[in-house]
Amino acid sequence: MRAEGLWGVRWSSCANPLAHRFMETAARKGTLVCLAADMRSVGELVDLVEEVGPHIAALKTHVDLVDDFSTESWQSLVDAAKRHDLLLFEDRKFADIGKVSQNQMAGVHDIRSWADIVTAHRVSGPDIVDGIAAGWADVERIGGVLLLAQMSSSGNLLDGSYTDEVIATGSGSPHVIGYIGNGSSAEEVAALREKVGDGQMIWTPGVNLAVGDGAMGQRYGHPRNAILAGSDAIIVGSGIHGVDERAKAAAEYARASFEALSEREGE
Ligand code: 5BU
Repeated sequence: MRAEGLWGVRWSSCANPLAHRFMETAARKGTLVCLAADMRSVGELVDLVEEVGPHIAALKTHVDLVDDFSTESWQSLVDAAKRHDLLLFEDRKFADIGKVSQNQMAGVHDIRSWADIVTAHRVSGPDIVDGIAAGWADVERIGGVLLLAQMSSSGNLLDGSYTDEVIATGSGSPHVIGYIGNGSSAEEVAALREKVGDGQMIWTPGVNLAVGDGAMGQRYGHPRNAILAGSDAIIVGSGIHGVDERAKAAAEYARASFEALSEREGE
């Protein structure tokens, strides 16, 4: 279906072209799922993308947990993502000073050359956003930053006043596509949406069709509740890659997310 009708005010209010690209892909494929592909080898990553690619709208990686990284092998993943029209999102959680973050966009993994979206903490100061943008500019590319406004893990230190500072940094920036929110709590997502307004996206990890506590402090809420509360993309990892029938699970998350968005926007 047409993105404009599906996304309502989010479509008309988000200025960032990458946000529109995501919304168009989501509308065409009928899914708001960003796959958290936390696999340990490039081969496993490519196999997973080929299997669930039709049911997802973006691909999130942790390039530094892959054992067999090489520029050539990683290109096979980038190609697979392209074939499935997926924005590539490296969840690097940059946190250093701006200049070092710029250089960390290069380095052995050369994130700037393939990632469309990266995550960053606001803890070191607002200049981290300019550092990351400078990293993309170094290779004549443009990308979008998702700032961590909340986290899904229990005991995290991102309280309400910290969230306010994150939004103050992000709301004026052409490089900030949106924020990471805590998908395990619909109340927190709703509070974040209230602060952010309509003009930027909220992507939420900490979602699973089986709600409750996950491993090592992870918490899970229901994807439908996160979207109804104002999330625009559900980040799903083990709910898809950790089950036997991965394509079937991905399709279930796709359907739940898409139905929730349609309900939210009154389609
Ligand atoms: P899971 O298997 O669905 O729990 O994986 C969640 C993914 O989202 C994993 O890659 C985390 O690094 C990522 N994540 C998260 O879980 N919570 C957060 O607050 C942030 C990222 Br930021």
